[in-house]
Amino acid sequence: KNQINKNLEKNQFRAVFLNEVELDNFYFGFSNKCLWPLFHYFIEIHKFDINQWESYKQVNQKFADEVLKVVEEGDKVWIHDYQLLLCPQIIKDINPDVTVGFFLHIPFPSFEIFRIFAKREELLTGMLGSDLIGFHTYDYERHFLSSVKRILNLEVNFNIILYQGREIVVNTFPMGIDFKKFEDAAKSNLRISPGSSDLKRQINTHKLTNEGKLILSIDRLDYTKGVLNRLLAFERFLDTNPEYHDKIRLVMLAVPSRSKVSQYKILKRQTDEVVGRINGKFASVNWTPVWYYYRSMPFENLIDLYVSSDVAMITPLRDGMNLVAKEYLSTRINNDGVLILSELAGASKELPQAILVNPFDIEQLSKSIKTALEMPLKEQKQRNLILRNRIKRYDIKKWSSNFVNTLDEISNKESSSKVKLVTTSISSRILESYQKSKKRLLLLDYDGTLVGFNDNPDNVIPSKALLKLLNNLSNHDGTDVVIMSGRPYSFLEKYFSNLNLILVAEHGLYFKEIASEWQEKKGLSREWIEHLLPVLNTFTDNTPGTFIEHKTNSLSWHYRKADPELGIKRSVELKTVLKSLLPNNLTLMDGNKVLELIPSNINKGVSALDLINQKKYDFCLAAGDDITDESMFMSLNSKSFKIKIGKKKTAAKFYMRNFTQFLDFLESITQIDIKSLESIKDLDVSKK
Ligand code: ADQ
Repeated sequence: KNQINKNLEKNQFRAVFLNEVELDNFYFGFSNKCLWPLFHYFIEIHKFDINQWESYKQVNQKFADEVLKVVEEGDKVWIHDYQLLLCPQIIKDINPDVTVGFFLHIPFPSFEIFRIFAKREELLTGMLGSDLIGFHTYDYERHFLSSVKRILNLEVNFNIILYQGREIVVNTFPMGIDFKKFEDAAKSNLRISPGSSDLKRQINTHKLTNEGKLILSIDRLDYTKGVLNRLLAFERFLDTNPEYHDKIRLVMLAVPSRSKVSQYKILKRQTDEVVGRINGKFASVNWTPVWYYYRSMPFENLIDLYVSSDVAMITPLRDGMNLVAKEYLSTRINNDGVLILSELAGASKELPQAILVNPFDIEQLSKSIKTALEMPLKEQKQRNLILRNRIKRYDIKKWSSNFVNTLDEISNKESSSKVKLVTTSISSRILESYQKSKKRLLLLDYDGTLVGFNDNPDNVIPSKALLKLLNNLSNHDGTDVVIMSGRPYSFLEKYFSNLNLILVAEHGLYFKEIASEWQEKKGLSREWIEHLLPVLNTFTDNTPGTFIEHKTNSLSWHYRKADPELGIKRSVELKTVLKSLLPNNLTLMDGNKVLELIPSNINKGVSALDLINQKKYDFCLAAGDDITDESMFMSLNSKSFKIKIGKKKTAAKFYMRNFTQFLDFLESITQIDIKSLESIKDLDVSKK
């Protein structure tokens, strides 16, 4: 407490003070009665309470507010753990120019567990305010990505999530310990000296008198740590191995934790009972099989226990990482000692040379005690040499610098990226150029650029506000507005034919001037549809949630609504099949959750050039979000303003975060007084 106060005075910490009610609802309540059990697969214990959820949101806001008071553009923020899952988004929303990192210290559960959480979308989007999200293991990473794909239906490329025009990197950073601190402490602890602790003397006496071995168990008293199963395994071991009576001892340190939560009170009672039963059943005058401490211990005593124990039994039912396992190994300076480790602790991924056990199999646990006690010294050393090397190399410094360096790289990549975010000054520049020019062309993609996505494309119809916006734009003297869409012409005809717009449908196959009839690009055969439609039908039948959009001279296979992983897998298969069948005059386009087959001489680039060549435009702006818009960007000269919606790989020079930011920008164009420059000064679209 004194150290904290000193740091507060030195302004190295800023405290977020919580009152009693917040502590009850946010910490003991929501964090530890809902999130903690759920994320550790204890679904029957987890309780969702709407008031506690409100408190969780409000306390996350409190932490974020404190951060926002001090951060400046270009700063990096690192947020830790399950109590603050919503903080990243709150910070990002207010200050998009800080780079946010988040690290989760506990497991991220599989999608089938996470999906039952009542506010799953909000929790995930809260985390997605980050630029980098770290987990202890690859399993947690893939569980998280699976939830992001299935619940939010976001595009994920390997470990990168595309969200609101940002790229979020997800990676594995297995947390290390301060290896040197533990190793040094162990070196100075080996001999009994006048300064040695009472605990050490006691342990030493046991070892000398009984020639006995010590088995160590250390954890916070938490139902995830598998304390009861461990005790049952020890009891079974004593039952089946009487020759070890009087010779071995289980030293069990249970550190009090969250004792206000009822589940922890129950566990305390159960642990007391089982320890009492085992000691009652086996104890002799000189021997108590379980030494049970329910308290916290100073560092020196912890070291006493680590260095004196022949075996460490770390068998949680679930554990994000488990640092105790690593600490035990770091104190084994002679490379002796045996670690029995649960395969359900994150640490097991890094420490495969330990004896790995399933903590639910009491029989196996009990046998592992025998294996550990009887393991030849040579084997112990062989195993520990590899284990200690790993934790020595990847220590806490390496872990933190690895995370921070990755965050730095992301931040630098953002600022050096060739594709620039349309900031206030860039948008002012575009608006100014618009205002000064006489003949202007706006080439606008529809889906993802003027409207958002929906599982069913038929549901994505233009709102009244959008129609009004387009109408206002097209009423500007000298401005031609073109809708450049992959949609069938019947769709564009239905919704846009009343406005003064030029319409391009099916990527350019159909074209309509203002107040004229639709024209079709000449000389195209439709025979290919007959040949390829059956292939698409087979894939649709075999992949639930997919469907075919049949246009006049093109076919689209949509997989947005399919299981995301199956959808991608089938799209790869379909691409392979189609490529082997594709005639020369047909192109296969890989769009946003859609594969499209279109005649090769048809694309938005060709259409854009046709349009540009018709009149002498002195201003051209093209906007689109999809791969099919890239041909348009590539065909236009460098004087054109090319804007990608969403931050993706592109030939465009600029990007906007999402379509709403783009609509705000279009709105600001409509507000331009063509004769005056005044009106554009205060328009800021980059932060919306
Ligand atoms: P915890 O669940 O607390 O941490 P753990 O990783 O084992 O679990 O860390 C416990 C820490 O407490 C160790 O550093 C240990 O030395 C210390 N400790 C244990 N007994 C003590 C005692 N009696 N007195 C003082 N200190 C004691 C959460 C996750 C884990 C994850 C860590 C780090 O639940 O899965 O490994 O965060 O990310």
